Amino acid sequence: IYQQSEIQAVISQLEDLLDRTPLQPFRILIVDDSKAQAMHSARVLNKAGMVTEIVNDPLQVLTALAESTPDLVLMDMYMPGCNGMELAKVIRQQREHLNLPIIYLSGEEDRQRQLDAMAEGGDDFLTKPVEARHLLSTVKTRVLRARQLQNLIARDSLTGLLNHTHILEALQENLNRNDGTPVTFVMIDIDHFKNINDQHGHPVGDEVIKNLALFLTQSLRKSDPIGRYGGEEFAVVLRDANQDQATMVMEQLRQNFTKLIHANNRELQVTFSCGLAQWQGDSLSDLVERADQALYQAKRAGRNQVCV
Ligand code: GH3
Ligand code: MG
Ligand code: MG
Ligand code: MG
Repeated sequence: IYQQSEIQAVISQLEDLLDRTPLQPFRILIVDDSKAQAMHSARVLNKAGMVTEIVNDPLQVLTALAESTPDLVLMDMYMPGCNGMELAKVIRQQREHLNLPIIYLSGEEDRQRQLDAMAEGGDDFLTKPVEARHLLSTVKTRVLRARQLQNLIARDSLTGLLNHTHILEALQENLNRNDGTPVTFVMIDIDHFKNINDQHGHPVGDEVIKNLALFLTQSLRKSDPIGRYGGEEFAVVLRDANQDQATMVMEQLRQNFTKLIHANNRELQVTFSCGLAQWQGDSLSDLVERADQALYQAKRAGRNQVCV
């Protein structure tokens, strides 16, 4: 099939595409009972282009975290009602915040108390007054690393697409918006993939999977989440596309992909089947079930087709 150099080109093209995702501004949650202190930190971070939200009441932190999903928490140590250490501990107990950087910013100079605070789930300890560049570089490093890690967690290593868990998460996010825009869930399964592996070898099978991933990434809009749902199965969330529009899009992709693979390698005939369903206000699992049923129909009707 492809030469090693071509394979490398495909991979780096995919990496380029992922890299091209514009860097979202850093969102920082500042927790401090002192309004003046919080405003001071916010000004420094805002000047560097970061978006800040201030919470003065520590009891509001969990609500703020759930609502604005910040990249990092800048936390005061001593606050009335609840101190920063207790708060960090509670935040860390939530699975979705395991990778959320927490930086203490406090007047506390006692080394042991600082270390104790870190042990409760903090990632860094800055003492007031902190130099602006010290604050900025600490925040920047932590957020970038957390984002890199999040990317690793969410993506499939062979293709760079969202993994099974995270394509469903992307679907759920789209359903949650519930703003009247049609959302269609698409499932794709390569036809007789076992034969491709058997006839051409497993590495060629892998390349076909990577090529389909790249093809989908290049063909669909950036706003359409694409995932590797399983071995040779893919899933796409088409936003702003109803059932008919989605069918037309996928029908075109189906034809183009087979042509593209065949043009690159005359010996290789690869087709896929596709099932899709538009969201009708039902649950995520019902929607996925309907798309899965449609895929099953496409297979039963002879494969290499799109079914609703
Ligand atoms: P159908 O048209 O009914 O979908 O037939 P199929 O052969 O594609 O379906 P089946 O689901 O039975 O087989 C899928 C095969 O895909 C089985 C497995 O060995 C292979 N496979 C799964 N993941 C990978 C992978 O990462 N790389 C390669 N090369 N093969 C894989
Ligand atoms: Mg305080
Ligand atoms: Mg399959
Ligand atoms: Mg298959």
